[in-house]
Amino acid sequence: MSSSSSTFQMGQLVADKHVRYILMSEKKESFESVVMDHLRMNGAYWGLTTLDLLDKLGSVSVNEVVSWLMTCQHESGGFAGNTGHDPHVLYTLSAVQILALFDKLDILDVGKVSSYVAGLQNEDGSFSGDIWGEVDTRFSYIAICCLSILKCLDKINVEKAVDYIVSCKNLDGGFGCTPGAESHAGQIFCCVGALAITGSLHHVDKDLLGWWLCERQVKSGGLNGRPEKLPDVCYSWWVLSSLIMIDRVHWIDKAKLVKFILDCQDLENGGISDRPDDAVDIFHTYFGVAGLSLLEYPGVKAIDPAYALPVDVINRILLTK
Ligand code: GRG
Repeated sequence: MSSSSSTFQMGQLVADKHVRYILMSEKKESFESVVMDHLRMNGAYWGLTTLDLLDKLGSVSVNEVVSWLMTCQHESGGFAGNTGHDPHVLYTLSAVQILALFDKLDILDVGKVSSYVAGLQNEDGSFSGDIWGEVDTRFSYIAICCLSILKCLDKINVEKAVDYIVSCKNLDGGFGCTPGAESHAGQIFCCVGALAITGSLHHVDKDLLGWWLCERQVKSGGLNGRPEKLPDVCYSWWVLSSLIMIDRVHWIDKAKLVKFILDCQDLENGGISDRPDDAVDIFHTYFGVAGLSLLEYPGVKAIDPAYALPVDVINRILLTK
């Protein structure tokens, strides 16, 4: 539980405690490790990116992480959430992002990974998440982000991929997971991010979407994911990154959001929760720190709003041939 009201110093990021919390959550016997076993690849991406944003990536063994990560790759080229599980684009992007963080993309058989991802594109331009075929704009983003990092976007039909995303745009300016589905901040991040990476942001009605997104801020300063819902630290990422990509971030009260995120810290044991006084977890710890990064909080490295990786990592990849 977080101890936000208190004897502790208010309004400060307890970075060292978050670093210790992340390093501890790797310990096998923790509850979190057990429940996250099947999506360990995502957990590793959240934890390692947070460490890098706090300039502490050096505290983990690169070889240990990379050799475990490679045990998760399948013959198809896709990655699973952990050793012995099935491959899915969700984990394939996390694996690629982790290798990007460590500057280890060269150990990948890029042709194989990119063929796996490209092979999930459907005739209408949409993407399935794996061989079982579920379609969602999350998977469009993941495929586009992953192939862009691997410099293989030419393996898919980008025009059709963009057309499909545009077909998921709603009258309120937002986007859903499939055509006609309700606008949701998480899906908006995916659609806006994919459009940003492919240079297609002209398809977004920036004022209309900016209005919908800035209305996500509630009294406490936190953001929710859609109307009438509770605020949650993770929307500090989904909403804020989208607002930045469409150049409307000045439409929210940034200071109030910083305070909301800081109020969700466990000041004693580290970690960040969804809302003040709830239990912390690695997912919200990442999105809290990433949100603070977008808010230019001192001492936190800058993160790229479209690729969800530190700006220096993305520059290293995109600025080299
Ligand atoms: C690299 C950052 C990054 C992402 C990869 C997986 C993915 C791409 C994006 C997921 C986008 C998404 C749908 C996020 C929302 C997650 C979430 C908190 C869902 C909860 O939905 P509800 O309906 O919660 O349970 P609300 O807040 O609406 O009550």
